Amino acid sequence: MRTDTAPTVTKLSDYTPPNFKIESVYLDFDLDPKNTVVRSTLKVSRLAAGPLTLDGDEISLKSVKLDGRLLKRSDYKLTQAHLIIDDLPNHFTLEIENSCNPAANSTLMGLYVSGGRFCTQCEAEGFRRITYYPDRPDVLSVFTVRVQAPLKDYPHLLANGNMIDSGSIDGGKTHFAVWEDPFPKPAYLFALVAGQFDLLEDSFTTMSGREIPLTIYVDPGDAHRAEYAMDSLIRSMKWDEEAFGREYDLARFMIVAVRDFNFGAMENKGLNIFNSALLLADGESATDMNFERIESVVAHEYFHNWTGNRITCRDWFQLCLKEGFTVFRDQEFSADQRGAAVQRIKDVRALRGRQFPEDAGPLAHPVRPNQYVKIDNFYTATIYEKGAELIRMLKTLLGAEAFRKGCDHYFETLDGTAATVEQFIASFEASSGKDLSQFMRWYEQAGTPHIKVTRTRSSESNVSVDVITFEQKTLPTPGQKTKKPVVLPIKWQAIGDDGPIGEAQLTVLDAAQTHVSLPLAGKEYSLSILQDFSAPAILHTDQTTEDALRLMANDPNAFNRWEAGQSLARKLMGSLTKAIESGKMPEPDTALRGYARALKHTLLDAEFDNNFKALALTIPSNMDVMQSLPQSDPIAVNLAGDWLNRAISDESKTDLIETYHALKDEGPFDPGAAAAGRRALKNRCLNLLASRQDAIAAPLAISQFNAATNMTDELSALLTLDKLGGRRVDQSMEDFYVKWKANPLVIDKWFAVQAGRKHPSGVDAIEQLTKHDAYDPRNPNRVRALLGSFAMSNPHLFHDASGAGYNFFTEQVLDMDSRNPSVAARLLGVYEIWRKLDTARQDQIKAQLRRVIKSKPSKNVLEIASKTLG
Ligand code: B3K
Ligand code: ZN
Repeated sequence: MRTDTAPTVTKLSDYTPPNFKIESVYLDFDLDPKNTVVRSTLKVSRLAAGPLTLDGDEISLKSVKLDGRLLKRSDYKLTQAHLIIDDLPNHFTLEIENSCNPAANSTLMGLYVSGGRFCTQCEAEGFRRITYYPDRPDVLSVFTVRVQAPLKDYPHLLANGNMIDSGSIDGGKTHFAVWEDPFPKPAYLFALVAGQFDLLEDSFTTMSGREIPLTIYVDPGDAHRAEYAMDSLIRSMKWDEEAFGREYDLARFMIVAVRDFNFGAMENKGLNIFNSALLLADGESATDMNFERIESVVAHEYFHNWTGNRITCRDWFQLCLKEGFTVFRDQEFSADQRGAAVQRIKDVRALRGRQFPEDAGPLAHPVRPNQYVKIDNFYTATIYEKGAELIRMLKTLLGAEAFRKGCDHYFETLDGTAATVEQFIASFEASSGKDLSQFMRWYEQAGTPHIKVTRTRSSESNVSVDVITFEQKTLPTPGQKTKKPVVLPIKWQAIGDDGPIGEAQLTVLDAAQTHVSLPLAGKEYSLSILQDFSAPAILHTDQTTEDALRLMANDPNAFNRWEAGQSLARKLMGSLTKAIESGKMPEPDTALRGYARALKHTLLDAEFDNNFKALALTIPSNMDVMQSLPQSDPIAVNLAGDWLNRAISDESKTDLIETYHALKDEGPFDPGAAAAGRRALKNRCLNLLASRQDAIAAPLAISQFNAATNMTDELSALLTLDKLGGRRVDQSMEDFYVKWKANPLVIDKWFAVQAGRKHPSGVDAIEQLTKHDAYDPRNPNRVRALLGSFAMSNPHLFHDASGAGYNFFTEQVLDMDSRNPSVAARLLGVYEIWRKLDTARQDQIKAQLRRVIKSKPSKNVLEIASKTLG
């Protein structure tokens, strides 16, 4: 796992097609936690001259047979990473026997054991940890898999596809199952699961009338917690038929929940494997945010069946082809389920919180990168979220009809292949007749474009008109000094005091600048630009406070009504931060009062739904604000947020209390969007009231905490109590722990709450948590709950001026790296923000990164550390 040689860089320009086609694969597994034996039979045909190169990683080769003849050691070359065989005929059968040790596999890639059950994770390069194979996405084959294991410990034996045989041997002590997947797939979509499970079963009848049994496999006792996931799955299957004409193909569909998983979930053909945190939920123990995530991730993995599995990627550089498109599909699904405006606001908040910082920092890379050391490091917000934005722009530019036709063309012409971004874009050129060559720049160029909009008065044939100038510029990113103009669809509208003046317009800015004339000179209006966030860009306008307030009140585009408040809040937080940094107490000014008053109107306006109100009353994230400033003290940014929340609360105190009480009554738990909106607004009111640090919020929070019948309310009350401080809070934390200690998903939440607290003993308190009985450094969920939340949600201790927070964090990441490099590398990514911090903190983080590099870390961590340092 350690790097002893210089890491090799894989380049897009070096792509060569495979020399061999694998006609079929037969895999035979004899499962044993410490010594699993894998026998693989490959039927192979030659495509081009050259050797057969099979990948392998940390597995022991036992034997290789070519057309039934045992090969001698001198007949092949075996290195740490490859098995290479030369002088092969055009058609042959290769039989390989090897073993692996799933119980000792702490990387959670390949075949491993979680909670006594076998499971696999093969994307991107995990299959090579199971057997020797051309582990690349452009080698597609049909797999038949035989799994054998002791019946008592492993009553369920699962693999991709349809079960074609099963039985017992050894007088019933051992049993086996044979699975066949008729759809050619790359090795990264292979899956195998064995163990004891409870089942939740249902079915779905497809548009052509086929009844598909659906099964979710969970830990014993958890079946009822999978009901929402099952419901989400059925809605996703229906939606994909209606929105994209895509029908499910195999005879059954299965999902398995596992507790130890490196990320959210995996789309293995017919056998999705999920992190239990993204599958299991009930009202008592899961928050509304958990339900929302489950719905979207279940949909996402299901949608991959067409965008990823039926059509896969030629190489890992094309990752956005399946991820960006599938994220776009799941966002559209969620918008249909929960409301388009609210969904768009949430998606843009996430984009600004994670992708914009990535695109502006040392790890910036194009949506289709052109080189990598470890592909695991490229499952990024840029590939996923910016990748989805590109598809959204394509739809805006082409219109819904041509977009859908292009998708149909893509599905029809490329089914069963490993495709490229060029082939994908060509489908839309074919459907629309448009030249999309400039659009391809979005895939090649890193960095978020800046759009500047200015208004000037001019005269055209003696009529006075306003000329709107749109300009674009993308700043240099690492390795890309000069940038070309990209295609920016800008949806905009003029808004007066009585509402919009004219229809919304679409201006396509594909050069450095363009002008549009507007015959509105003399009229009072404000510009609502980038409605629905029609392009992933940073907008600069001469918008005044008055403009922002006019849009907050009158913009018919709900997204931009929210956005007007956000941009004002961002500016306010920026100047508050500067005041705090220079030791001055900020003074409320007209902009601040206007903003607070406008939010009060939003709160009281019966036209808006509760979800929208809750989002409007939420100020921009610290990360978002830091992106808008050249450099800042992150603790000052956080204090500025506290200050702004207090100002909002001061303005609307009585209305917040009244709204809180009006929304309090809970009937039986309902995870739907409307009920979740009530809870979101109620808890937002409570939290805002707590910003005042007076006697109002505490009794409300205490009684909510004691009476809560759902996790959203319970956790919000606990966080509010923490914000208020005081003697009671430690007891509440303890009560919460005792109440939930048998539920690992809730204990993850408890760790996340502890990690975000302003403990009086400082970073030591966080270090103590790593010694807590319930802390398990081998479990990624727990590690992320503690370390991820510490770095992202505890500005006071993580960014402590002494550097103790960074020091502790680095130690933990290095410790994690010895077990699980991909999770460690992802955690280390939080340092990408360093250039936006003050100089003292910049130096501290740089020293930490140098320390990481010196420690000879894994390739994953080395790549992130060296790129972050720059
Ligand atoms: N395709 C997987 C992600 C695999 C991550 C590998 N490091 C889940 C998803 O995006 O749907
Ligand atoms: Zn995905």
